[in-house]
Amino acid sequence: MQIKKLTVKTISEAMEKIRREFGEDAYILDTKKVKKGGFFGIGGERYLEVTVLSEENGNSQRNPQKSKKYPKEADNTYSLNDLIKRNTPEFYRKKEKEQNISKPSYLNIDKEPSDKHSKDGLTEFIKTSREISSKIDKSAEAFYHQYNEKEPSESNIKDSLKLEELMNMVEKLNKKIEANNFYLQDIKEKLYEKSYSNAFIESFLNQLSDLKVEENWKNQEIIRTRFEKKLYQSLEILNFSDIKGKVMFIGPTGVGKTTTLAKIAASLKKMNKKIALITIDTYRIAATDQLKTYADILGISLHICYTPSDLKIALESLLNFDVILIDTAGRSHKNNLQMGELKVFKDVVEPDYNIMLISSNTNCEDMMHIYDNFSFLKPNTLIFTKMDETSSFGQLFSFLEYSRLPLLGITNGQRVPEDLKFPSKEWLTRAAVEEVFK
Ligand SMILES: Nc1nc2c(ncn2[C@@H]2O[C@H](COP(=O)(O)OP(=O)(O)OP(=O)(O)O)[C@@H](O)[C@H]2O)c(=O)[nH]1
Ligand SMILES: [Mg+2]
Repeated sequence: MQIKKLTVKTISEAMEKIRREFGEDAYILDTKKVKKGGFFGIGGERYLEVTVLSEENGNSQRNPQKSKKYPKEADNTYSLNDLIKRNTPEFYRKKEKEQNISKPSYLNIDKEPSDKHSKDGLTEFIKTSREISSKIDKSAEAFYHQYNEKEPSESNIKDSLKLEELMNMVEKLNKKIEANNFYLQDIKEKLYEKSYSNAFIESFLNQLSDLKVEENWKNQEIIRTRFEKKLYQSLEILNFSDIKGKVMFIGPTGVGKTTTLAKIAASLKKMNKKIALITIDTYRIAATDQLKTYADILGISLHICYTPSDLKIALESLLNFDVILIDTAGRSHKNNLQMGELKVFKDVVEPDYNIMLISSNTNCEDMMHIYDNFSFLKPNTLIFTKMDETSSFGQLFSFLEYSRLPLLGITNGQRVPEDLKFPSKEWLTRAAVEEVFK
């Protein structure tokens, strides 16, 4: 009998080899995965180490005469009978001297050999070799853990705590980003709802890009404050009591030029200013009649000018007046001829205040379009009319930011002169902020 270890790539290769070398009666005692080559466990090839027990010596089936009496150390092959015989102290003492054979450590040399050693010896041997194999496996496992899965040292523990802390922070930050984004989205929708222009909303959101994510934007009201600041900065208010000289009223048809002029005239009259009225709106009889009625009620002179030279003469005759209010015909900004005519009159007037009137209930894109078409007349003052017909400030502030025109006042009804207001910068800003951040 002999035990031999084979190193093969696959179990089928092992079977083939065993069959070839030991015949059909050989036993596989153990199989083990091993790695050969590589560097510090990296790389190398995987093999199977198969422990085989055979009744015959290797190759004995093919050449039965060629049996071995003693094992050759070089090929690590032992006959079981040899091993059993060797299982005595005398044998080892003698043979160690003669052949320098070292005894296998798994044999108990102090134990007396048994008579029925053949079968019992084999069972004992198999048992012992399996125990040793299992011990080696356990040590290998312990070794592996020691070098590959480091025991948690103090610094390891600290590192993992830091990592956990970091992950918690990232999670918290993500939640805040999510909450802030949700809040920003909410504000964006409100701004659209309150008729702010795309350009205004975009520029406002860009101005928030420096905000720290860690801050709770909603609770700390940072965004509200920034919004208030933006509105405040886009608004310039003209002081009504400063109004003097030639004041011209321009704007689209039906926007409230004549009515607003009458309101202003009444307010200036109250301030004891010396006022005169001029109209160049001679297309419609009703238009001159409308202003004549206001002039009569207020006790103010009205000059009707049909041509630019009429206008020039009238202006020269009114040099000693504090304020001269000039009404114009409503012009479609799409009618180039009418707009050109208006330009000629405007050049004659050379107004100190060229007031552009815009109806508050116009959407901001249209306001900007109207402004672009009137810009060649160089308006320098703004009045928002019909504030009573709108429920939002968005289009007003968007237009203010776009045109950069200073605001003289607003009108909020048809009554003359009551429905003319001169809100402060603070009042208008607060009202606009409150409608968004209710
Ligand atoms: N609700 C409201 N109506 C106003 C306001 N201002 C003027 N109106 C009305 O708007 C209509 C047109 O006003 P006008 O003053 O004639 O407008 P206009 O710009 O002079 O018109 P044209 O000369 O035809 O271009 C009138 O019915 C006014 O009473 C306002 O602040 N609120
Ligand atoms: Mg008019």
